[in-house]
Amino acid sequence: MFTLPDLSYDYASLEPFIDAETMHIHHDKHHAAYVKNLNDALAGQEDLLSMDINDLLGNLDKVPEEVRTKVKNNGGGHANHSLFWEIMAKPGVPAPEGKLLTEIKNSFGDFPTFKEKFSGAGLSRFGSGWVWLISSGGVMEIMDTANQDTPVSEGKVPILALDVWEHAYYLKYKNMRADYITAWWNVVNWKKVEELFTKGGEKK
Ligand code: MN3
Repeated sequence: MFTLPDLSYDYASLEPFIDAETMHIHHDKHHAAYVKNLNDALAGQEDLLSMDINDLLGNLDKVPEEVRTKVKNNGGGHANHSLFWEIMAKPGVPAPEGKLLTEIKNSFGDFPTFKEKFSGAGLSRFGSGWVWLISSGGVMEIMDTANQDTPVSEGKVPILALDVWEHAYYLKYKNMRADYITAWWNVVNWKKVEELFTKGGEKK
C-alpha cells in the first residue's frame, strides 16, 4: 500500500506565500486522492503495491495494461507531490551555494537567469502540469510535463519541482499564476534540493 506522507512542517508554515487553506486542500484532499486511487487501481497486486513509487513509475510496463493509465496518473500525482512538499520549507532558507550553485551557473549562466527560465517554463506550460529542474549525472536541464507526468518515468532525476496546476494556487492567487510562481521562490528548501543533487544528480 502506498501512504500519504505527513508534511514535515505546519500547514501554515509557508505563509504568507502559500496559505494554510491551500496546503490543507492540496495535501489532505488532492494528494490523498492520488494515493487512494493508486491503491485502488493496484488492489490485490501486492508485488506492485510494495514497490518504491519511483521504481513503479520507471517500470510501468510491469503494470497490467487495463490500469496502466490510472497508475501513471495517480502514481505520478503521488510521487510528484511527495517531492513537492519536501522541496519547500518555512521562508528563509538561504539561496544555493557550493557545488549546486556552481552547476546551476555552468548550466544556465547565473542564478537569476536560471530562476527566470524556470519561472518562464511554469508560465508557458499550457493547462495543468509541472516544472522540473533535472540533474542527472551532472547534466542540468529545465523541463515541464503535462498533468501528473513525471521525469522519473524517463529515468531522469528531478531535484526541484513546481506544481502549476490551478489547485496549487487558485484560492490565493486566482488566475495570477505569475504571482504564485514569484511567491513560491520564497519557500524553496534549497537544503533539500542540495541533498537531492548530492545524492543522485551530481556529476560523477
Ligand atoms: Mn498538485
